[in-house]
Amino acid sequence: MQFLKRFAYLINKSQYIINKKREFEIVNVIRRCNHESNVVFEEYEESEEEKNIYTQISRDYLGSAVGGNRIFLIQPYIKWGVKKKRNTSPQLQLDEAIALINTLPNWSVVGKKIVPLLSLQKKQLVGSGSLETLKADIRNCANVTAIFVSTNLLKFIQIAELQEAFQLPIYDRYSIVIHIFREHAKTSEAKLQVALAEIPYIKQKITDLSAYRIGRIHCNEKTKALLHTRERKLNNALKKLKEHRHMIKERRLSFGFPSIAVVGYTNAGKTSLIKALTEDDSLQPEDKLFATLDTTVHQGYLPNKVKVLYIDTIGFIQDVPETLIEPFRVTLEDALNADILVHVFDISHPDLKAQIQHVQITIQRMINENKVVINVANKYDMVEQGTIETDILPEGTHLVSAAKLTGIDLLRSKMQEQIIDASDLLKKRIRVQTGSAIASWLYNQATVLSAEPDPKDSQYLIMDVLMSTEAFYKFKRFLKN
Ligand SMILES: Nc1nc2c(ncn2[C@@H]2O[C@H](COP(=O)(O)OP(=O)(O)OP(=O)(O)O)[C@@H](O)[C@H]2O)c(=O)[nH]1
Ligand SMILES: [Mg+2]
Repeated sequence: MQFLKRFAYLINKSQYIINKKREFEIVNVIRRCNHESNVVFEEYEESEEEKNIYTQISRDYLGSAVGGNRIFLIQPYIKWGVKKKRNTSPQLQLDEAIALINTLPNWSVVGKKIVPLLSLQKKQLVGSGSLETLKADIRNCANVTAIFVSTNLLKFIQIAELQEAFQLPIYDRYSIVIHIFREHAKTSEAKLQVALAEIPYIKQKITDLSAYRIGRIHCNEKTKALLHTRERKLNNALKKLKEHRHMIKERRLSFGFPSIAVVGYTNAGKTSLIKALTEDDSLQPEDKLFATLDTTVHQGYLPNKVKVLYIDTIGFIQDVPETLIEPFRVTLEDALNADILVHVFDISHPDLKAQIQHVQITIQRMINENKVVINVANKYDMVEQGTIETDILPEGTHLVSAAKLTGIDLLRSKMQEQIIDASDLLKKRIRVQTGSAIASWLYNQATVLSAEPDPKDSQYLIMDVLMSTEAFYKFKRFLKN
């Protein structure tokens, strides 16, 4: 009897050690997925001189966010025609533009105006009469220090003309989002992506500049060459990152953990939802646009004890040019390779319909049509019962509050239902000798759902396990040997 107790103790202990070892390996995978590695960035170097020249160029074309600004906000909207937006309103677009400004430290909106237009092509955007009215509006606001025209991308000629007319620096959505990105980029990876996102903006302005032969900014061949080199170096570094990411993806797959990528409009509550699902206190949701720039991985459990990896991602936003997001595409696509996607939206947001549609259209281009997408309406605690416009919600939407933790258990069950089909996990019942090398292998390489002594022979265990197809082949090879 004493011997059997000792034997059972030893088995438990060795299983504990195996589980700890595995846990350690998982933490390592997660750490590597969360880019706590410098593999990529050793490749990217520039001299002090190059750095200084670039800082000057970027200040000339993108302005500086340091010290803050008192913004007069112009929200243009197309009155009619094909370019008129039909799933939102100018007021909602204006509100989003205000939220963008408020995201930058010490920036505030001191005056605002919605401006109806026939097109966004005019040199001064508006006719001369409206320009004079705008000048008067700006004069009537105390101490305006810059103008934000809330449109994707202004041409250099437009910036130059408006700058001349208002005698103030001009920003468009591209340049404002770049400043937000710069502010929020913490890891070397995010910094690299932001640095790369700036270059098309500056290049576009330089092209416009030479086409119109305008502006005070001096731009010589040396500047152009420097930009070109910088872009090439950054692109190389990003390519290295891509190779590194492939490795991570393969390692993740070989571990056989199902993965769930959480995507959605910025500020919808992606980070909060992952925090609720994993109970990971290190996650910090923030009431800011683009608080998360990095794709990070967090582990959690489904109700059947299966370990899953949740992937947090950069948010989406309307009305920014593709080139701005392009450098983030690598990491986003890596995330979208997950077994299933969760599309989170903020059900309390007045612009919900446009936000859902924007995310759906963007991700549809990046995923195959069979990908399972679970739709989650977050911030349910912020809406009154009976006020939800159910017709704009995608079919089968789950209502949750990540903040109040309502609907979270139900969502976990829904994920569990979907994940075995979507991932390549196989469920197997295996009879093994207690304490054998086979039992250890299974504890080490598979998710053990249960392990009960065989009622017919207590020397054996009946184990229910989940493992990836790849792990199953490995298991067969292991048995042969
Ligand atoms: N009332 C309420 N607030 C929530 C809920 N979920 C998130 N929030 C708040 O919404 C804000 C944004 O949350 P995040 O989780 O950072 O949103 P995100 O989608 O990760 O945002 P980005 O990373 O900036 O794209 C934070 O202030 C959260 O506290 C919820 O269920 N109810
Ligand atoms: Mg986030």
